[in-house]
Amino acid sequence: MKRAADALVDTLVLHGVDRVFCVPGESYLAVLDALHDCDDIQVVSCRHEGGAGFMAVADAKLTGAPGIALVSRGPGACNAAIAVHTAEQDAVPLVLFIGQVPRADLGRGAFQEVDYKITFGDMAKHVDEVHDPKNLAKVVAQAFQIAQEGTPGPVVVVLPEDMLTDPAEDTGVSPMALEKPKATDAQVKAVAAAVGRATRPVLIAGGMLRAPSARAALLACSEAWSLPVAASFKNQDIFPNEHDHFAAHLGYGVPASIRETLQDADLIVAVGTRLGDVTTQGYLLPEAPQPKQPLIHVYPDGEHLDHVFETAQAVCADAEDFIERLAAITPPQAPQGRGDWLKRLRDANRKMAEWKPWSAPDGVNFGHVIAAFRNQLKDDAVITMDAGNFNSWVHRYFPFKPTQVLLGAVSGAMGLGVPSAVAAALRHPDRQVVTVCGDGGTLMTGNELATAVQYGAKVRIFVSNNKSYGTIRLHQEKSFPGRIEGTDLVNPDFAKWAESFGAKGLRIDRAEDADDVLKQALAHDGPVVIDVSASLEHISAYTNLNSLKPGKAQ
Ligand SMILES: Cc1ncc(C[n+]2csc(CCOP(=O)(O)OP(=O)(O)O)c2C)c(N)n1
Repeated sequence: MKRAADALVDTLVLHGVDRVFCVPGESYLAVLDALHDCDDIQVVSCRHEGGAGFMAVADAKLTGAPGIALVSRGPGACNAAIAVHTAEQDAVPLVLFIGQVPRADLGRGAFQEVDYKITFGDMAKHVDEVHDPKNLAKVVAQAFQIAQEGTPGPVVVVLPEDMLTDPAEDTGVSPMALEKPKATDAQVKAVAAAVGRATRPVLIAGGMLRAPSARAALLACSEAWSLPVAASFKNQDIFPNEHDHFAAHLGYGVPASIRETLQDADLIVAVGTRLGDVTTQGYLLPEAPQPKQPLIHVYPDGEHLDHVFETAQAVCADAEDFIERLAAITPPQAPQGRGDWLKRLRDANRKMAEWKPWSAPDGVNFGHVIAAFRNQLKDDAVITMDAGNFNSWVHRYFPFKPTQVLLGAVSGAMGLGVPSAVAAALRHPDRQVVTVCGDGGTLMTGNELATAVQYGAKVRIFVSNNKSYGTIRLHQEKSFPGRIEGTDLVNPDFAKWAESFGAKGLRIDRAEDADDVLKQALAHDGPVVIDVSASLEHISAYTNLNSLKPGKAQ
């Protein structure tokens, strides 16, 4: 006799799931029991549900398919909430399974009982609590469908523990058809005509062009149409950064010169992005609600079109299909001035990205670590990042190739760095996987180093150890100069900390050692943590503490 839990696992297999991330709980023992007999799915048991959830989000970004996390009720679910939020903000398909109290106890305030429809109602696309075991497999298949259609995102499936052991009529349910809206030929032609007429167009490319085939189509489209491309927040890797058509990565800290140049565009074509506040540089690119130039917005979910911005052409369509079809049209002769426009953008971007070794008075300028990355990372390396100011060095000085992968959180969640690296190293054991983290973020989810050791994930974790929640320190210096509160940190020696997990620990105490230490880290056959004595004075790639002192010119 099949139990509901077996039907759930059969359905996962039918959906091609080969790995799930979990922290076990007594509330879903039957699912673990069903997984015990399943050779197709690896169970990666993590040290915190935030870590498990982040790994599932990262895995989804890497595969394009929903990431799967399993967590226990109440406390486990609360710990996993950060991943649900990140999946929503990053538009990543995630299916989160949560154990639940037995059906008879629901509504009685039972041990660890939570109403997940209320708790996750604001973050998840859909929350379903399954009471009839015969429905479970279908609900799981629907969860996969909902997580992927339109704007991808998180779906929560709640599993009362007694339901899981009841007999299920169904075994697994196969994947349901996914609706991919397509632009009409007339819509593609209208966009082509607008791009062909524009002197200063810019294409803002979003995460829905993350798949390798979409990256190739984007490059082909940009080259065919002489279209400069700006990557949306945290999607810097989808277009070759050293290409003449690369205009910018629209993250934090974009210099005013680049932003102002982009604002001079006479047409914005946004494809596969929701145009959030970071990508639009605070709703200025385009300007909300009335853009200064015509806005063409292509996105597969009508809810995000013509809503914040007045849109000249709103096209509800799959981003990759749209870009492929635009690339296939033969463009007219580009208007005079297009070449100058491309050069203006290219020059501004190259000036910003030019690395000049730079020494700090109080530690290692983190740019030296990134310079070592430039020298040694292979064309298919995966770089993951936590949230914090150390990221500015990566975004500014690492020229991504579209064969490389950048995993970061649009949600700005600290804690993604180490777990995402573990997920990447498991998914791509033959590729170099490095992560950059702050000392703050490392100790939020760095315990997943134990998961890396347990499952043999070859992660290289670079800790920018500036003894500060630096990002917030920078905000303090700007808003409340000299009044430092709550941002100083006292840290362990991260190299010794690593060794205590059974990983290798290395240190970068001098900028000139960065290349050699990276070489050692990449050569090691196992997880490595590199404690970088990072300068606090050089708090970001765009500014330093001294220049923020009152009276100093910015
Ligand atoms: C989970 C979470 N908590 C708090 C914040 C707010 N926050 C953003 S950056 C930051 C400091 C990051 O410090 P660290 O990891 O040391 O990196 P640094 O900024 O010093 O480079 C904080 C606390 C956040 N984004 N995410």
